[in-house]
Amino acid sequence: MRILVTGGAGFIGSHFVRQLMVGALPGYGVEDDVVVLDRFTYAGNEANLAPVAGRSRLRVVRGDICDPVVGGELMRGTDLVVHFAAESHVDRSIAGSAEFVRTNVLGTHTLLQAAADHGVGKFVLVSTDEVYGSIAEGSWPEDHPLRPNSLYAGSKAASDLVALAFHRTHGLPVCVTRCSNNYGPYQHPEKAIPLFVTNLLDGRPIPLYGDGRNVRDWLHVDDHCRALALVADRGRPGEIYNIGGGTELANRDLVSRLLELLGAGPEMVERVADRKAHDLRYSVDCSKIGEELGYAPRVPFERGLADTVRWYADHRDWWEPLRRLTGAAGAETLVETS
Ligand code: NAD
Ligand code: TDX
Repeated sequence: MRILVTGGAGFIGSHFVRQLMVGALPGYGVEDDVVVLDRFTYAGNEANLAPVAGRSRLRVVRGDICDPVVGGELMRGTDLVVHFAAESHVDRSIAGSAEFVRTNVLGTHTLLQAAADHGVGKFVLVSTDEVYGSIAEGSWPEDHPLRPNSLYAGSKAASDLVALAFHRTHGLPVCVTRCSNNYGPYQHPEKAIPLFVTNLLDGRPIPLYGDGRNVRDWLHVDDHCRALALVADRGRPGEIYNIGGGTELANRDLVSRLLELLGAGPEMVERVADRKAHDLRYSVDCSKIGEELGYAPRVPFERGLADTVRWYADHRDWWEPLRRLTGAAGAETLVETS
Protein backbone atom coordinates (compact mmCIF):
# COMPACT_ATOMS: atom_id res chain seq x y z
CA MET A 1 0.00 0.00 0.00
CA ARG A 2 1.18 3.54 -0.73
CA ILE A 3 0.17 6.31 1.68
CA LEU A 4 0.50 10.01 0.93
CA VAL A 5 0.74 12.16 4.06
CA THR A 6 0.44 15.89 3.44
CA GLY A 7 1.85 18.14 6.16
CA GLY A 8 3.88 15.16 7.38
CA ALA A 9 6.63 17.45 8.72
CA GLY A 10 4.27 19.28 11.09
CA PHE A 11 3.24 18.35 14.61
CA ILE A 12 0.46 15.77 14.11
CA GLY A 13 1.47 14.66 10.60
CA SER A 14 5.00 13.80 11.71
CA HIS A 15 3.65 11.80 14.66
CA PHE A 16 1.46 9.88 12.22
CA VAL A 17 4.47 9.19 9.97
CA ARG A 18 6.74 8.14 12.86
CA GLN A 19 4.03 5.79 14.09
CA LEU A 20 3.43 4.39 10.58
CA MET A 21 7.12 3.68 10.10
CA VAL A 22 7.28 1.52 13.22
CA GLY A 23 4.00 -0.29 12.49
CA ALA A 24 2.24 1.23 15.50
CA LEU A 25 -1.02 2.19 13.76
CA PRO A 26 -3.92 -0.28 13.53
CA GLY A 27 -4.58 -1.54 9.99
CA TYR A 28 -1.16 -0.51 8.64
CA GLY A 29 2.11 -2.40 8.55
CA VAL A 30 5.82 -1.75 8.28
CA GLU A 31 5.72 -2.82 4.62
CA ASP A 32 3.62 0.19 3.55
CA ASP A 33 5.31 2.91 1.49
CA VAL A 34 4.91 6.44 2.83
CA VAL A 35 5.29 9.68 0.88
CA VAL A 36 5.31 12.99 2.76
CA LEU A 37 4.32 16.14 0.86
CA ASP A 38 5.21 19.26 2.82
CA ARG A 39 6.00 22.85 1.91
CA PHE A 40 8.16 23.27 5.04
CA THR A 41 6.59 26.52 6.14
CA TYR A 42 7.63 27.91 9.55
CA ALA A 43 5.61 24.96 11.00
CA GLY A 44 7.26 22.19 8.97
CA ASN A 45 10.49 20.89 10.42
CA GLU A 46 12.94 18.26 9.20
CA ALA A 47 13.83 17.52 12.81
CA ASN A 48 10.30 16.15 13.32
CA LEU A 49 11.10 13.34 10.90
CA ALA A 50 14.69 12.80 12.08
CA PRO A 51 13.82 9.62 14.04
CA VAL A 52 12.71 7.94 10.78
CA ALA A 53 14.94 9.75 8.27
CA GLY A 54 16.72 7.58 5.74
CA ARG A 55 14.23 4.71 5.88
CA SER A 56 13.86 3.24 2.39
CA ARG A 57 10.04 3.17 2.61
CA LEU A 58 9.84 6.90 3.38
CA ARG A 59 10.08 9.58 0.68
CA VAL A 60 9.88 13.25 1.63
CA VAL A 61 8.83 15.69 -1.09
CA ARG A 62 9.18 19.43 -0.55
CA GLY A 63 6.20 20.93 -2.36
CA ASP A 64 3.03 22.96 -2.11
CA ILE A 65 -0.39 21.31 -1.97
CA CYS A 66 -1.67 24.22 -4.10
CA ASP A 67 0.50 23.01 -7.01
CA PRO A 68 -1.66 20.70 -9.17
CA VAL A 69 1.39 19.21 -10.90
CA VAL A 70 3.01 18.08 -7.64
CA GLY A 71 -0.28 16.74 -6.25
CA GLY A 72 -1.11 15.00 -9.51
CA GLU A 73 2.27 13.26 -9.79
CA LEU A 74 2.13 12.02 -6.21
CA MET A 75 -1.46 10.75 -6.45
CA ARG A 76 -0.59 8.26 -9.19
CA GLY A 77 -0.45 4.83 -7.54
CA THR A 78 -1.50 6.18 -4.15
CA ASP A 79 -4.02 4.11 -2.16
CA LEU A 80 -4.59 6.42 0.79
CA VAL A 81 -4.20 10.17 1.39
CA VAL A 82 -4.10 11.51 4.94
CA HIS A 83 -4.31 15.27 4.56
CA PHE A 84 -2.83 17.23 7.49
CA ALA A 85 -1.24 20.15 5.61
CA ALA A 86 -2.76 23.44 6.70
CA GLU A 87 -2.13 26.80 8.23
CA SER A 88 -3.11 25.80 11.76
CA HIS A 89 -2.68 28.67 14.22
CA VAL A 90 -5.73 30.78 15.10
CA ASP A 91 -3.73 33.88 16.14
CA ARG A 92 -1.94 33.94 12.78
CA SER A 93 -5.30 33.84 10.99
CA ILE A 94 -6.33 36.96 12.91
CA ALA A 95 -3.11 38.73 11.89
CA GLY A 96 -3.64 37.74 8.22
CA SER A 97 -5.98 35.21 6.65
CA ALA A 98 -5.02 35.06 2.94
CA GLU A 99 -2.57 32.18 3.44
CA PHE A 100 -5.26 30.27 5.39
CA VAL A 101 -7.71 30.49 2.52
CA ARG A 102 -5.00 29.66 -0.03
CA THR A 103 -3.62 26.57 1.69
CA ASN A 104 -6.65 25.30 3.60
CA VAL A 105 -9.28 25.86 0.92
CA LEU A 106 -7.53 26.07 -2.46
CA GLY A 107 -4.79 23.61 -1.49
CA THR A 108 -7.31 21.08 -0.24
CA HIS A 109 -9.39 21.51 -3.39
CA THR A 110 -6.30 20.95 -5.56
CA LEU A 111 -5.48 17.72 -3.72
CA LEU A 112 -9.07 16.47 -3.86
CA GLN A 113 -9.23 17.07 -7.62
CA ALA A 114 -5.96 15.21 -8.15
CA ALA A 115 -7.14 12.36 -5.92
CA ALA A 116 -10.42 12.08 -7.86
CA ASP A 117 -8.57 12.20 -11.20
CA HIS A 118 -6.29 9.32 -10.14
CA GLY A 119 -8.92 7.15 -8.42
CA VAL A 120 -7.34 7.26 -4.95
CA GLY A 121 -8.87 4.60 -2.66
CA LYS A 122 -9.42 6.75 0.44
CA PHE A 123 -8.94 10.43 1.34
CA VAL A 124 -8.95 11.41 5.02
CA LEU A 125 -9.24 15.14 5.66
CA VAL A 126 -7.98 16.08 9.11
CA SER A 127 -10.27 18.88 10.25
CA THR A 128 -11.09 20.45 13.59
CA ASP A 129 -13.82 20.85 16.20
CA GLU A 130 -13.46 24.62 15.71
CA VAL A 131 -15.66 24.41 12.60
CA TYR A 132 -18.71 24.01 14.87
CA GLY A 133 -18.06 27.33 16.64
CA SER A 134 -18.42 27.54 20.41
CA ILE A 135 -20.80 25.62 22.70
CA ALA A 136 -21.66 26.63 26.28
CA GLU A 137 -23.23 23.29 27.29
CA GLY A 138 -23.45 19.80 25.83
CA SER A 139 -21.41 18.42 22.93
CA TRP A 140 -21.63 18.63 19.14
CA PRO A 141 -22.66 15.58 17.10
CA GLU A 142 -21.25 15.37 13.56
CA ASP A 143 -24.44 16.72 11.94
CA HIS A 144 -24.43 19.93 13.99
CA PRO A 145 -24.48 23.09 11.81
CA LEU A 146 -21.11 24.74 11.20
CA ARG A 147 -20.65 28.18 12.78
CA PRO A 148 -16.92 28.91 12.61
CA ASN A 149 -15.75 32.11 14.29
CA SER A 150 -12.04 32.51 13.50
CA LEU A 151 -10.65 32.88 10.00
CA TYR A 152 -8.75 29.64 10.63
CA ALA A 153 -11.96 27.80 11.49
CA GLY A 154 -13.79 29.39 8.56
CA SER A 155 -11.14 28.15 6.14
CA LYS A 156 -11.25 24.64 7.65
CA ALA A 157 -15.07 24.56 7.46
CA ALA A 158 -14.88 25.53 3.78
CA SER A 159 -12.41 22.71 3.09
CA ASP A 160 -14.65 20.18 4.91
CA LEU A 161 -17.60 21.11 2.71
CA VAL A 162 -15.56 20.97 -0.48
CA ALA A 163 -14.27 17.51 0.49
CA LEU A 164 -17.75 16.17 1.23
CA ALA A 165 -19.00 17.58 -2.10
CA PHE A 166 -16.19 15.67 -3.88
CA HIS A 167 -17.62 12.52 -2.37
CA ARG A 168 -21.17 13.28 -3.46
CA THR A 169 -20.28 14.58 -6.92
CA HIS A 170 -17.35 12.40 -7.98
CA GLY A 171 -17.67 9.43 -5.63
CA LEU A 172 -14.25 10.12 -4.06
CA PRO A 173 -14.10 8.01 -0.86
CA VAL A 174 -13.62 10.93 1.55
CA CYS A 175 -13.77 10.84 5.36
CA VAL A 176 -13.63 14.07 7.36
CA THR A 177 -12.37 13.98 10.95
CA ARG A 178 -12.92 16.75 13.50
CA CYS A 179 -10.65 16.51 16.50
CA SER A 180 -10.21 18.56 19.63
CA ASN A 181 -7.00 20.29 20.83
CA ASN A 182 -3.97 18.06 20.41
CA TYR A 183 -0.93 18.07 22.68
CA GLY A 184 2.28 16.09 22.90
CA PRO A 185 5.93 16.23 21.78
CA TYR A 186 7.05 18.14 18.65
CA GLN A 187 4.19 20.70 18.84
CA HIS A 188 5.30 24.14 17.67
CA PRO A 189 5.90 26.54 20.59
CA GLU A 190 3.33 29.00 19.25
CA LYS A 191 0.49 26.75 20.54
CA ALA A 192 -0.75 27.09 24.12
CA ILE A 193 0.79 24.10 25.95
CA PRO A 194 4.29 24.26 24.38
CA LEU A 195 4.27 28.07 24.58
CA PHE A 196 3.39 28.01 28.29
CA VAL A 197 5.87 25.23 29.08
CA THR A 198 8.80 26.74 27.16
CA ASN A 199 8.11 30.18 28.66
CA LEU A 200 8.25 28.69 32.17
CA LEU A 201 11.42 26.76 31.29
CA ASP A 202 12.95 30.11 30.25
CA GLY A 203 11.73 31.88 33.40
CA ARG A 204 9.17 33.92 31.46
CA PRO A 205 5.48 34.37 32.36
CA ILE A 206 2.57 32.55 30.76
CA PRO A 207 0.44 34.94 28.62
CA LEU A 208 -3.13 33.96 29.54
CA TYR A 209 -5.82 35.43 27.29
CA GLY A 210 -8.75 37.20 28.98
CA ASP A 211 -10.14 35.64 32.14
CA GLY A 212 -8.79 32.15 31.40
CA ARG A 213 -12.26 30.58 31.54
CA ASN A 214 -12.15 29.27 27.96
CA VAL A 215 -12.47 25.49 27.90
CA ARG A 216 -10.61 23.09 25.59
CA ASP A 217 -10.78 19.28 25.36
CA TRP A 218 -7.21 17.95 25.34
CA LEU A 219 -6.39 15.02 23.06
CA HIS A 220 -2.99 13.33 23.12
CA VAL A 221 -1.49 13.20 19.63
CA ASP A 222 -0.96 9.45 20.03
CA ASP A 223 -4.70 8.86 20.57
CA HIS A 224 -5.51 11.18 17.66
CA CYS A 225 -3.24 9.31 15.23
CA ARG A 226 -4.68 5.95 16.28
CA ALA A 227 -8.19 7.29 15.66
CA LEU A 228 -7.13 8.59 12.23
CA ALA A 229 -5.77 5.16 11.31
CA LEU A 230 -9.10 3.57 12.29
CA VAL A 231 -10.96 6.06 10.10
CA ALA A 232 -8.52 5.55 7.21
CA ASP A 233 -8.86 1.77 7.46
CA ARG A 234 -12.55 1.32 8.25
CA GLY A 235 -14.33 4.69 8.19
CA ARG A 236 -17.32 4.87 5.87
CA PRO A 237 -16.81 7.08 2.79
CA GLY A 238 -18.75 10.33 2.91
CA GLU A 239 -18.86 10.29 6.73
CA ILE A 240 -17.61 12.72 9.36
CA TYR A 241 -16.02 11.45 12.58
CA ASN A 242 -15.46 13.54 15.71
CA ILE A 243 -12.34 12.67 17.74
CA GLY A 244 -11.96 13.89 21.32
CA GLY A 245 -9.61 13.39 24.24
CA GLY A 246 -12.14 13.30 27.07
CA THR A 247 -10.37 15.93 29.23
CA GLU A 248 -12.08 19.30 29.27
CA LEU A 249 -10.20 21.99 31.14
CA ALA A 250 -10.50 25.76 31.52
CA ASN A 251 -7.25 27.44 30.45
CA ARG A 252 -6.65 28.75 33.96
CA ASP A 253 -6.88 25.18 35.34
CA LEU A 254 -4.49 23.97 32.67
CA VAL A 255 -2.11 26.76 33.68
CA SER A 256 -2.35 25.75 37.36
CA ARG A 257 -1.31 22.21 36.47
CA LEU A 258 1.64 23.47 34.43
CA LEU A 259 2.78 25.76 37.25
CA GLU A 260 2.69 22.79 39.61
CA LEU A 261 4.55 20.47 37.21
CA LEU A 262 7.28 23.07 36.68
CA GLY A 263 7.47 24.25 40.28
CA ALA A 264 6.44 27.85 39.45
CA GLY A 265 4.17 30.22 41.38
CA PRO A 266 1.06 32.21 40.33
CA GLU A 267 3.23 35.29 39.73
CA MET A 268 4.34 33.53 36.52
CA VAL A 269 0.91 34.09 34.93
CA GLU A 270 0.34 37.33 33.07
CA ARG A 271 -3.21 38.21 32.05
CA VAL A 272 -3.08 39.65 28.53
CA ALA A 273 -5.69 41.05 26.14
CA ASP A 274 -8.19 38.45 24.95
CA ARG A 275 -8.02 36.91 21.46
CA LYS A 276 -10.55 38.34 18.99
CA ALA A 277 -13.61 36.05 18.60
CA HIS A 278 -12.15 33.77 21.29
CA ASP A 279 -14.36 30.66 21.41
CA LEU A 280 -15.53 29.94 24.97
CA ARG A 281 -15.75 26.16 24.80
CA TYR A 282 -15.27 23.26 22.37
CA SER A 283 -16.81 19.85 23.04
CA VAL A 284 -17.26 17.04 20.53
CA ASP A 285 -19.60 14.09 20.95
CA CYS A 286 -17.39 11.09 20.15
CA SER A 287 -20.00 8.33 20.36
CA LYS A 288 -20.03 7.70 16.59
CA ILE A 289 -16.33 6.79 16.28
CA GLY A 290 -16.57 4.85 19.53
CA GLU A 291 -19.51 2.74 18.39
CA GLU A 292 -18.45 2.26 14.75
CA LEU A 293 -14.68 1.94 15.03
CA GLY A 294 -14.06 1.16 18.70
CA TYR A 295 -12.11 4.34 19.41
CA ALA A 296 -11.63 5.64 22.95
CA PRO A 297 -8.76 7.81 24.18
CA ARG A 298 -6.11 5.83 26.10
CA VAL A 299 -3.56 8.37 27.30
CA PRO A 300 -4.61 9.73 30.73
CA PHE A 301 -4.20 13.52 30.70
CA GLU A 302 -2.09 13.64 33.90
CA ARG A 303 0.45 11.25 32.41
CA GLY A 304 0.34 12.77 28.92
CA LEU A 305 0.87 16.28 30.27
CA ALA A 306 3.71 15.27 32.60
CA ASP A 307 5.44 13.38 29.76
CA THR A 308 4.99 16.35 27.44
CA VAL A 309 6.48 18.78 29.97
CA ARG A 310 9.43 16.42 30.42
CA TRP A 311 9.89 16.15 26.64
CA TYR A 312 10.17 19.94 26.29
CA ALA A 313 12.56 20.13 29.26
CA ASP A 314 14.75 17.49 27.58
CA HIS A 315 14.57 18.92 24.02
CA ARG A 316 15.70 22.53 24.17
CA ASP A 317 17.72 21.82 21.02
CA TRP A 318 14.40 21.22 19.20
CA TRP A 319 12.42 24.26 20.36
CA GLU A 320 14.99 26.99 20.97
CA PRO A 321 15.66 27.52 17.22
CA LEU A 322 11.90 27.69 16.57
CA ARG A 323 11.41 30.34 19.22
CA ARG A 324 14.31 32.35 17.82
CA LEU A 325 12.80 32.19 14.32
CA THR A 326 9.19 32.97 15.16
CA GLY A 327 9.51 34.85 18.43
CA ALA A 328 7.03 32.42 19.99
CA ALA A 329 6.72 34.09 23.37
CA GLY A 330 3.18 35.30 22.83
CA ALA A 331 0.94 36.23 19.94
CA GLU A 332 1.96 39.87 19.86
CA THR A 333 5.49 38.90 18.78
CA LEU A 334 4.50 36.75 15.79
CA VAL A 335 6.78 37.21 12.80
CA GLU A 336 6.21 35.56 9.43
CA THR A 337 9.22 33.52 8.38
CA SER A 338 8.06 31.85 5.21
P1 NAD B 1 1.22 22.22 11.96
O1 NAD B 1 1.04 23.70 11.75
O2 NAD B 1 2.14 21.75 13.03
O3 NAD B 1 1.71 21.53 10.61
C1 NAD B 1 1.20 21.89 9.35
C2 NAD B 1 2.13 21.30 8.29
O4 NAD B 1 1.58 21.62 7.00
C3 NAD B 1 3.55 21.88 8.33
O5 NAD B 1 4.49 20.85 8.21
C4 NAD B 1 3.59 22.81 7.13
O6 NAD B 1 4.88 22.96 6.58
C5 NAD B 1 2.64 22.10 6.18
N1 NAD B 1 2.05 23.01 5.19
C6 NAD B 1 1.47 24.22 5.41
N2 NAD B 1 1.07 24.76 4.25
C7 NAD B 1 1.40 23.87 3.26
C8 NAD B 1 1.23 23.86 1.84
N3 NAD B 1 0.66 24.89 1.19
N4 NAD B 1 1.67 22.78 1.15
C9 NAD B 1 2.27 21.73 1.79
N5 NAD B 1 2.45 21.71 3.14
C10 NAD B 1 2.02 22.77 3.86
O7 NAD B 1 -0.25 21.66 12.17
P2 NAD B 1 -0.76 20.48 13.12
O8 NAD B 1 -1.01 21.03 14.47
O9 NAD B 1 0.12 19.30 12.94
O10 NAD B 1 -2.19 20.20 12.45
C11 NAD B 1 -2.33 19.25 11.43
C12 NAD B 1 -3.77 19.28 10.94
O11 NAD B 1 -4.64 19.01 12.03
C13 NAD B 1 -4.21 20.64 10.38
O12 NAD B 1 -5.02 20.40 9.25
C14 NAD B 1 -5.01 21.26 11.51
O13 NAD B 1 -6.01 22.12 11.01
C15 NAD B 1 -5.62 20.03 12.15
N6 NAD B 1 -5.92 20.18 13.60
C16 NAD B 1 -4.93 20.46 14.48
C17 NAD B 1 -5.23 20.54 15.85
C18 NAD B 1 -4.19 20.83 16.88
O14 NAD B 1 -4.54 20.89 18.06
N7 NAD B 1 -2.93 21.01 16.53
C19 NAD B 1 -6.54 20.33 16.27
C20 NAD B 1 -7.53 20.09 15.33
C21 NAD B 1 -7.20 19.97 13.98
O1 TDX C 1 -0.73 32.79 24.31
C1 TDX C 1 -1.80 32.14 24.41
N1 TDX C 1 -2.60 32.37 25.51
C2 TDX C 1 -3.79 31.74 25.69
O2 TDX C 1 -4.49 31.98 26.69
C3 TDX C 1 -2.23 31.17 23.43
C4 TDX C 1 -1.39 30.88 22.21
C5 TDX C 1 -3.43 30.53 23.65
N2 TDX C 1 -4.21 30.82 24.73
C6 TDX C 1 -5.51 30.13 24.87
C7 TDX C 1 -6.40 30.27 23.65
C8 TDX C 1 -7.19 28.98 23.67
O3 TDX C 1 -8.34 29.14 24.49
O4 TDX C 1 -5.26 28.74 25.01
C9 TDX C 1 -6.25 27.97 24.31
C10 TDX C 1 -5.54 27.09 23.29
O5 TDX C 1 -4.98 27.94 22.32
P1 TDX C 1 -4.25 27.36 20.99
O6 TDX C 1 -3.16 26.44 21.39
O7 TDX C 1 -3.91 28.52 20.12
O8 TDX C 1 -5.39 26.43 20.39
P2 TDX C 1 -6.86 26.74 19.82
O9 TDX C 1 -7.03 28.15 19.45
O10 TDX C 1 -7.83 26.15 20.79
O11 TDX C 1 -6.80 25.88 18.45
C11 TDX C 1 -6.16 24.59 18.47
O12 TDX C 1 -7.11 23.57 18.49
C12 TDX C 1 -7.88 23.40 17.35
C13 TDX C 1 -5.24 24.39 17.27
O13 TDX C 1 -4.26 25.42 17.22
C14 TDX C 1 -5.99 24.33 15.99
O14 TDX C 1 -5.14 24.00 14.91
C15 TDX C 1 -7.01 23.28 16.12
O15 TDX C 1 -7.83 23.22 14.98
